[in-house]
Amino acid sequence: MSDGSNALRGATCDEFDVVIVGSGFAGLYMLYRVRELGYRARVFEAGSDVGGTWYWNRYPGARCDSESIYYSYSFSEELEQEWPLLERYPAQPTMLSYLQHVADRFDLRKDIVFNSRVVSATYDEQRNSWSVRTDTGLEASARFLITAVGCLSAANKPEMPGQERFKGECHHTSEWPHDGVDYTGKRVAVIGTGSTGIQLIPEVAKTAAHLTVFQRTPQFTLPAYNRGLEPTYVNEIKASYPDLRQRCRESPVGTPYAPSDRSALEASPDDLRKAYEEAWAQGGAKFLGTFTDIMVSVEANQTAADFVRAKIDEIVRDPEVAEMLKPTSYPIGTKRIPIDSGYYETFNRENVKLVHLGRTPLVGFTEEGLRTTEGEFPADIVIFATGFDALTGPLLRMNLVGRDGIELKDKWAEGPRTYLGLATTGFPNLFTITGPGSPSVLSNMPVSIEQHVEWIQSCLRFLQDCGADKIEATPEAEDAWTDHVNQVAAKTLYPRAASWYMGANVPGKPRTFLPYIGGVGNYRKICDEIANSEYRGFRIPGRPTVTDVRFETVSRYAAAPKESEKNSEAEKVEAT
Ligand code: NA7
Repeated sequence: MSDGSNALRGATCDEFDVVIVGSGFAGLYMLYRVRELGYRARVFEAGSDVGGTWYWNRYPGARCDSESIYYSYSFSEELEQEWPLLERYPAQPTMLSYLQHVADRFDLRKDIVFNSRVVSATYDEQRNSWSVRTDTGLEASARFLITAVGCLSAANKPEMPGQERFKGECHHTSEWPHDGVDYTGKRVAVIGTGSTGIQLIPEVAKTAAHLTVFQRTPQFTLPAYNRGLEPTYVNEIKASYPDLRQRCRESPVGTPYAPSDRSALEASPDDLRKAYEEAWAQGGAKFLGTFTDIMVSVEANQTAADFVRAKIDEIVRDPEVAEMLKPTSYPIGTKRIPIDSGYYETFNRENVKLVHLGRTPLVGFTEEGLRTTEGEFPADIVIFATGFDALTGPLLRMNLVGRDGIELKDKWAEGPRTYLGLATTGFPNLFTITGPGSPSVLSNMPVSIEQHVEWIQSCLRFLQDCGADKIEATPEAEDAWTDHVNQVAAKTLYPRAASWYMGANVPGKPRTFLPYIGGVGNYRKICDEIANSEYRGFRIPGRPTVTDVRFETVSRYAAAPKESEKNSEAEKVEAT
């Protein structure tokens, strides 16, 4: 681990070709790729080490909800062959070690300045360069600014009346102390039951004297069935990597599994139950792909939701608690589906109490704990598992100022507007890796990150080759893409939930569907076509500009494979 005393910290206003913000999955790979262009690059990182999400989220139970066989870089054959695959779902320490290993293996650290959060970045039109400032007073300027800040990195910390009076400890899961938190024998309160709360709660319940869970909206969750991976299985996977990676790149969500082409509405009750039981027994979020129409038809969705609600009844012994845990106000999957290890079972423990804030809202803190309209709940430790200001939060908190002094927060006051989720008009030479309007959080992130990084590298190479030093999305292309993102989302059930996909978890945030749901493979084709057309929809001085940009409203759900195509390697992988 770096101690942050990087030699580069002495620099004042240095000039670079590229400044990259963040050194998680995206920032590390972007640095690797811009070096290939011969560019001088500087990375600023708020943490004291690389890792991004996997550096910050150290809470008990933190684990990736994508499988380790495909949640990794594919760009280096040696890396993917040599890195050991130990568990079905990699734990946070494993992911952090992986990214530390990547940083060392490719000698990336020497261009990264740690403990330096970018607090402003301003574009100077005359100089055609970005000036970047950090909270430690460092300054740098660069022709290109690339954000690799993650989608879920700006913590959502709700203001709770009276918090300053509370005598115990408070922690947000994404800023977990590096020395850990000792809750053995203590009274713990957890606020929030999203993916994070659902991973954390069973772990804390094992050693805390008492755990009170404050649930605002009940969550559907699916069993993870995490397990160790057999060496023979790992060898088979590693031997099939070229094919497995390619299937990820072409797939709807960046995983190697073929989507179903069966409709839930055409299945008999017996077939439905059998199919859901099989998917439940396999574990993981693939359950939502059991039928092709679960995310587009209310009736089809209901069959999956009913199945999970019946499981809650089977698992949770107290019928009143089971009732409180059952989601009824949104279609299953429209709030990000967590996968768990014994979440519903945790409510059978004597030391765990569920408080449903939907019935008895939180009033605030007392000196001794938390108070709802129902009463007081003493706690020694309060854990906020209250999520993130997703996708736009990390970008807006950086105070980006574009051409003519336009501030990103003003430009996006009604919601984000981007071209491909990669660029935004008025902010020349800014690239946003996995930005709003790209598949990002609706995909296996490393696949989407690699696609964006490689697209940006090709774009920079194109500019180099034609002697250009500036690129900016046209307003027409941005309008067309933003409309397209909304039209594709409107064809699904996703906009029906008050979710962070919709910006609904942060008070005052505009309600708009933030990621692109057209599918990873379809999106890649669109991006490639734009690159192959010499960057249609972008303005590059000295080159013709094509402003007439249109997108067909594709749906990843319509792209189901034929039955014959489904007996692929992917099926064998999952069955192993
Ligand atoms: P989420 O999924 O946004 O979950 C946050 C939880 O906190 C959720 O249950 C919220 O209830 C709850 N919450 C948020 N604000 C409040 C307030 N003010 N009072 C009470 N409860 C509140 O974040 P996670 O960290 O769990 O997961 C985010 C992603 O990170 C996850 O999908 C993975 O990809 C990694 P709500 O449902 O909004 O009513």
